[in-house]
Amino acid sequence: MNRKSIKLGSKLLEIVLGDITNQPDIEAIVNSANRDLKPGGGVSGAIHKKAGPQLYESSKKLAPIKVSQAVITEGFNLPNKYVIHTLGPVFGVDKPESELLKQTYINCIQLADKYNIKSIAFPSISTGIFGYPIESASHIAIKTIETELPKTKIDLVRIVLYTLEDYKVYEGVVAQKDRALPS
Ligand code: AR6
Repeated sequence: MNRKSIKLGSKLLEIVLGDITNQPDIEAIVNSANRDLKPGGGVSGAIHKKAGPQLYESSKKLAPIKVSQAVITEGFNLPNKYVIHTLGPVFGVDKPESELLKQTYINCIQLADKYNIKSIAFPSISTGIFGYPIESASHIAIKTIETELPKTKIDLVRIVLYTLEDYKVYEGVVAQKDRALPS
């Protein structure tokens, strides 16, 4: 099965192969959005399609957002209570990219915690249309989640990868960390 988890104290970080819009056991999913919070391609296209037009009616009131900012709406027709919309950095344009990508994950996690959300699913932010190389983006995503999760009341963070290739990159990062843990 294409699923891997690591325990961070009493909390869990999972890496799964799948679709971000099909995570019914998760309270909040993250939308890798555009600044205007309009339905786009990739993750944001899929999320808006499944959530229905009410999602844009609701998100447009919160736009525009800045790079790394996170805002929250209901999930409407999605199986999730909330959608957290964020704007990752465009690789080669928004600098310093690594700091901005890290801050994007931090802001989503902090916003989820503020809403008492116990489970959150992320896509691989910025690694599609925004062009961030997945090797470096995966390290930043996992390291940031590992650092931030213990500071919150969130129990579960899931990273949902859409292709087997992307899943294997993230799995490799998690496997390295697993080996580094004392048994
Ligand atoms: N579930 C999980 N992951 C997905 C899905 C899905 N349904 N669809 C694509 N991915 P992207 P970005 C993967 O382009 O790079 C949008 O149009 C995809 O393979 O969605 O942050 C927005 O409106 C890739 O690895 O987001 C913005 O304008 C990752 O999710 C812009 O694109 C992110 O791909 C944001 O670009």
